[in-house]
Amino acid sequence: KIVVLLAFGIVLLLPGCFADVINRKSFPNGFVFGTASSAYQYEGAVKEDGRGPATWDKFAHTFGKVTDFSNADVAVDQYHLYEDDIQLMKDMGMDAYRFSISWPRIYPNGNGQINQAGIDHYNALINSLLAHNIEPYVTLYHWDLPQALEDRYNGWLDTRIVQDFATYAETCFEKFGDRVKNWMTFNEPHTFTVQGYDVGLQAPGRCSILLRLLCRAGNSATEPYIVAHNVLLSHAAASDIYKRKYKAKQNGRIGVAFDVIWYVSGTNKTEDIEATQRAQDFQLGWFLDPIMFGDYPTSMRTRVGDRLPRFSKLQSTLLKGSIDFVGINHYTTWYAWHNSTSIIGTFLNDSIADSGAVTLPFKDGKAIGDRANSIWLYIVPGGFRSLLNYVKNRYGNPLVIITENGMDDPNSILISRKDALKDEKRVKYHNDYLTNLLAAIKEDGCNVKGYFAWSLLDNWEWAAGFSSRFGLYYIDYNDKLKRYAKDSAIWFKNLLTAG
Ligand code: PSG
Repeated sequence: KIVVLLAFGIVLLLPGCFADVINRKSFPNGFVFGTASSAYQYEGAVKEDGRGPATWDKFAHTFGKVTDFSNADVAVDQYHLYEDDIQLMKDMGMDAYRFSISWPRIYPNGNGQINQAGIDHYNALINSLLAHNIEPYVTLYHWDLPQALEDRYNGWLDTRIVQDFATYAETCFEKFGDRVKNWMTFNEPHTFTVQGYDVGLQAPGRCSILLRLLCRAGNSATEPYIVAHNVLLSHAAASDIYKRKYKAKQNGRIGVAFDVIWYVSGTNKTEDIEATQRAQDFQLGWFLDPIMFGDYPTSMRTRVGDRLPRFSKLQSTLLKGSIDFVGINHYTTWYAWHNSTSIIGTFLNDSIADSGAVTLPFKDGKAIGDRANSIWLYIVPGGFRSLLNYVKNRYGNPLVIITENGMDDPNSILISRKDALKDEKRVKYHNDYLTNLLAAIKEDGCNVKGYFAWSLLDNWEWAAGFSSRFGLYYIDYNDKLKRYAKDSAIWFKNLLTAG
């Protein structure tokens, strides 16, 4: 009797145990797995081979801007160690690598003379990736603006940047497009617009919020909209050049990597549900609506009024259909409510106040999910599936590539190497987010074709410096930047090579 019961129990348990096991074969054929990175967070070598300074160099070297007082002069030295790092990707069985090109390596002055040593470096990187059968996915702008353009005309605040970005982009298509088939013009336009020009926590550190206590210059009520507009026009110009002169010949595609927090309404009240939509309009819609529909979301037009620039007919036409795929950087889900007070408006008077929404990862003092390390990163795997369905429904089921997804190790600053390598929390994170992605593809029909984990290695996390570890590989900052596989790297290897 006991034996029968036991056998019965095992039969019942088995599907439960294995229902959640996913591997490469669970995904559609041709689905691409990779890791993601960016030039400024990885390369180091900021003064080598003729690279010009970037706005982030100046920002990182300004006292008080980076929480651990570090800078990215050396970062994780991928400029020199890229061959080793490609071997790590290979070890995991990755298909692709997302990295960015540093504009000031190609044009140290922002425009004008091309720096051949910069071209040589990316040629070497691309060729080595391809020699190892790893597909390059290349971002043109991951926040390292040539300081020369900031000095000359205030960078993204001036329309002259559209021409300079287009020239830089065309140089990259021309020099690398015979081998690079996947381009992203921008990484997270929303993040660098708001962080750089509204709250001032990232380069170039402009803002006017909180009685102008935080920033020396800026206007949080106008500059974010001007910058976003110039970024969109720059994207449109680059994409237009690509489509007219390179795309067919080089057989490639072009997109943008958007940062998207999923927002859920804090209550069932209509005003909160509407505010939740506005929070999304002021995040993804701000950039993706012009690209898909030719103009900003209606809620932005209504609420921002004359401060929101207008697109001419021609610009609108250029923007519409200017991407072949939607890149999504997704990490977390937050609550949203209608902002029924005037306090936020008074102290901020910025794009966040304009949205009329308050967003938080808490409700009634309770977190929306388990926290990673970053104060904004709460783990809510189900939000990922909802977000993918939102994109499908609002934008007509476009081709989507998940260009970033990941978490940083709790207690990233003090954690020992031994403990950091046992990152079961990250393993669960990727397992649960990938399971939701799979459901979105298979059950909901979302058109997602690739997934990039942020990040291959621990790296320099902007204003958080080295105090945040997002890597599948641990970096020993005290011992020659040696790389060590965390359990999540081994988990990915099993996922990708199983069967
Ligand atoms: C992305 C998402 C949020 C904040 C920051 C980022 N969010 O949901 O509040 S930045 C993004 C970026 C990359 C970073 C990585 C981790 O593209 O360079 O290292 O995510 O912060």
